[in-house]
Amino acid sequence: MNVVVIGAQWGDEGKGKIVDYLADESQCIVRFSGGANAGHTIVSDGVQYALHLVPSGILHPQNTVYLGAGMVIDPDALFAELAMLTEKGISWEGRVFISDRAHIVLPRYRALDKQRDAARKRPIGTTGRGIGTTYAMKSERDGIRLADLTWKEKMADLEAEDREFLAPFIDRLLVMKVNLTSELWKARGKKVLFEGAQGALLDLDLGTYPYVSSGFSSSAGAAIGGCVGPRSIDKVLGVFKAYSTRVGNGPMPTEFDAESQSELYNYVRETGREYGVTTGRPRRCGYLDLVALRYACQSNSIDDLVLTHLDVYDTLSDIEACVAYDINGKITEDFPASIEELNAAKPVLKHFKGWKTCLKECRSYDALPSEAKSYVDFIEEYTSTKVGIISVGYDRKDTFIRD
Ligand code: 2SA
Ligand code: GDP
Ligand code: MG
Repeated sequence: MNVVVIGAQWGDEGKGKIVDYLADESQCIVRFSGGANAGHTIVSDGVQYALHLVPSGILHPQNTVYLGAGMVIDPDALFAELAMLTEKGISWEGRVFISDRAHIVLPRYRALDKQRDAARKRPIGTTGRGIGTTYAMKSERDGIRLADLTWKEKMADLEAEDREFLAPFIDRLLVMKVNLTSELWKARGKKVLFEGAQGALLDLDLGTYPYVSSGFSSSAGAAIGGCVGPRSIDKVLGVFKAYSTRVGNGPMPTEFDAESQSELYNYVRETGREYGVTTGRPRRCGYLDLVALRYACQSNSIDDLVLTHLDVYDTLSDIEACVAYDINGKITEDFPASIEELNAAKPVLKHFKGWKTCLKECRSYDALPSEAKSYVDFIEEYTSTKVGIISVGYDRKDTFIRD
């Protein structure tokens, strides 16, 4: 069974936690998109791990993990992350491999990313990790892949500063280099998890372009970035929060009103610890956007949804979720491509009664209070998609599979 785990919103839904949870029963994890822009948090036995490049699942010793062809890899960030794992007592040697087709982020690209975003009339609010520039170089066919590190002519063509930067990393990167297609072919019959980064609405094609990242964070990206065909994917899981968050700029129709709802805004941000794992930026917060979530389900063939952060709503008496957009007086349930329409969209909200109960100890759907069940049931009905897993806290153990 090959399972893809993607974010079904604007990232930070808890993909790291869910991949780690599922990795207990898998043998291989393939991260298929993004780079050190991502921040995937895992909390296990009270210890917190923030991963950016290394696939979540590394904490389970039976897993071999792969950084896929769809990734852009900053060697500085990668080796700092591996050193962090060593420091925390996680042995990774011989278990971390990189696709020979993955692209490399150079320091020059990081600088260009920051400069270009600052110069934009409407900045995207990138993480400044060189992601867009590296993917642009890849599309221009001027990028450097892992496989190119042994291509003498190509390396000789590089600017001196790039060669100097790469020199201390080359041998260490080549030790990890693999042909991912043949590795996964050999692994047929094993349980493989394909781990996405960012989220469906930050996908270059399907997201809120141009306010997106530059990788393929949708489920289709798992095939391309994981070096397999789409028929090698058996199941797609879409992780989403009980509310919405977004980091950086771009439309977010259900964002809480920062002035009139600042109490709710602050409550969700602080209770959900909504700060960027990579940059520390405060995340924008808002109501659950079911219009956007259903679009993510449909455009990613999501089989099952994974609901996280349900506990963040524990103390609220009233909960609302967006069931349609009012765009200049026109009501729609379709997620628009137009940024002007998304900016004009006012959420049509449906009210739910809060459960006013601590969910942290809940370990089954039956154990949920009836008000929480109503919230989950409505999400399933609206999206026509089952909520298969529910997370009620940040720790690995605060998770259950819905029967
Ligand atoms: P980039 O740097 O080119 O990928 O930025 C383009 C947009 O993509 C957004 N983006 C993210 N959104 C949510 N989480 C991300 N990872 C970090 C986290 C974010 C952080 O886990 O918290 O620490 O700030 C992530 N990475 C990219 C980005 O905000 C831009 O809107
Ligand atoms: P990712 O990028 O999708 O892996 O998510 P991040 O790690 O960037 O952000 C998710 C944050 O929420 C992390 O701090 C997690 O520890 C935390 N988290 C994950 N699931 C839950 C949950 O169900 N409840 C709460 N309260 N926190 C959660
Ligand atoms: Mg994140």
